[in-house]
Amino acid sequence: MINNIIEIAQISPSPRQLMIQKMGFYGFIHFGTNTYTEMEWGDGTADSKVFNPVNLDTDQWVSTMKSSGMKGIIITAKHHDGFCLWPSQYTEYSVKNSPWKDGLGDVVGELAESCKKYDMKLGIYLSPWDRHEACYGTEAYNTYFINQLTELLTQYGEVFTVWFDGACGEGPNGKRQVYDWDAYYKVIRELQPEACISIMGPDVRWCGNEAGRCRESEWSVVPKEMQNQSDIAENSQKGDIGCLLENIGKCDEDLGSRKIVASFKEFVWYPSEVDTSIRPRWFYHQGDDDKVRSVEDLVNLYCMAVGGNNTLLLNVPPTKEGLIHDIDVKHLKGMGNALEEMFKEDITQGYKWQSISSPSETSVLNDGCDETYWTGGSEDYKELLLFDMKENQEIKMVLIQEYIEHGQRIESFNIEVSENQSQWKRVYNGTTIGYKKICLLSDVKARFIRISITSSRYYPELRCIAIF
Ligand code: FUL
Repeated sequence: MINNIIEIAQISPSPRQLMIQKMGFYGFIHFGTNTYTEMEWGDGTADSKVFNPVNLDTDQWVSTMKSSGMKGIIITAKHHDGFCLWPSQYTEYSVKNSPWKDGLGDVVGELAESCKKYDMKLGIYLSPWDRHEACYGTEAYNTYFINQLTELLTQYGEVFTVWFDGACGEGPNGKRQVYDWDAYYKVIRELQPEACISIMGPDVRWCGNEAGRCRESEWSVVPKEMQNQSDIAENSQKGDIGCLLENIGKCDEDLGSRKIVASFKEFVWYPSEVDTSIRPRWFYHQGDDDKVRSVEDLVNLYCMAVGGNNTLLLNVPPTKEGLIHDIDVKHLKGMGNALEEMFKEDITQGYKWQSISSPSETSVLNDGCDETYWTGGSEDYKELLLFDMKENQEIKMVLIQEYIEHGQRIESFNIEVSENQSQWKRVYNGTTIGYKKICLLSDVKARFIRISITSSRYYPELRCIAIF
């Protein structure tokens, strides 16, 4: 068991997983015929002529989404209805048979250009489930799908992720496709070796709900079984529920504790992504205009998700016109401003942490460098780190990052404060840290702050600690 836990504590991310975890926050665009037919799950019969975003402006999408703090955007190049937002040569069901730009437009192409212009990464959502394509349900569909993947991964520059949805509502009497996942993955690895394959793929794990709910303890190292596609599909949307999927599947609260470690054999690095929408649904519906998540809600979501060792994928659906609605624009900008304000001034800058339990160089903890890290030296892996703020100050938040390049290790920690070091008050109890932990504090004013790592699977390694 001990050896096992030490081994598990050293499982580490691949470069592509590290890349996406460092991005932290990126956006989703759900756009297509559903935008015009007021549906969430189009059945593939909508006329391609309904698609007509007369004022489409991908610069507006990208600049707005960037203003919220996002680092990239994933677009539904094809949702379940099968309609393609790029002029694929393999189907007639696409923008090329829409009135938009007389059939000469390419939404994916325009978005790719805007992403380049604003230095944002591009991601591709291509729904495996296709309710329009006649060959769906036969082997020919695998070739069709690979052809489309190839178009998307060769024509639009670098892609940071390919997002495969687990949803499928086809009943036992409907058509079922045997997806050739290995062949899909092979094409992606060949054409875009740095891209992640998310959700129905080995690189990024779905957190298990679409409502923005996060686990208290999020492990990036989980049983290999979690990558099983049929289980992922089993928990995904199975019918057009007309809203975001609420529940984390049963028994899924704990994916990585010692109890789990004891019950499974093989473990992998498979970090969690929280996907949710700024509105109650994935596609734009005018009736939702008064239900856009508030700035406060968005900031809270960010702190829980990104600050809870997940990446955050926030959907922003464009209107029929092809623009992000004014209300969403306002809230996204508000979110970006609020986050900037929150993370503006790290109180520890210019001073040094003290390592109490094991002598070690601590200047790396707040040197602003992403590559350096601190390692605890205590044989029991327990550590105590102290910081003197020189005078009483209000503390709103503590940000802690593990150096995940070497694994995820910390199982519990706490934060205490004091005015004079004779009496300490516990202000935070935490479990996992992982890539990023944001500890929100309220009503805390003190001169001294100390962080105790009370349980770790191996020598704890921290990239940084910041106090705001
Ligand atoms: C789900 C889909 O069924 C929804 O329509 C949406 O695309 C969401 C991101 O994934 O499984």
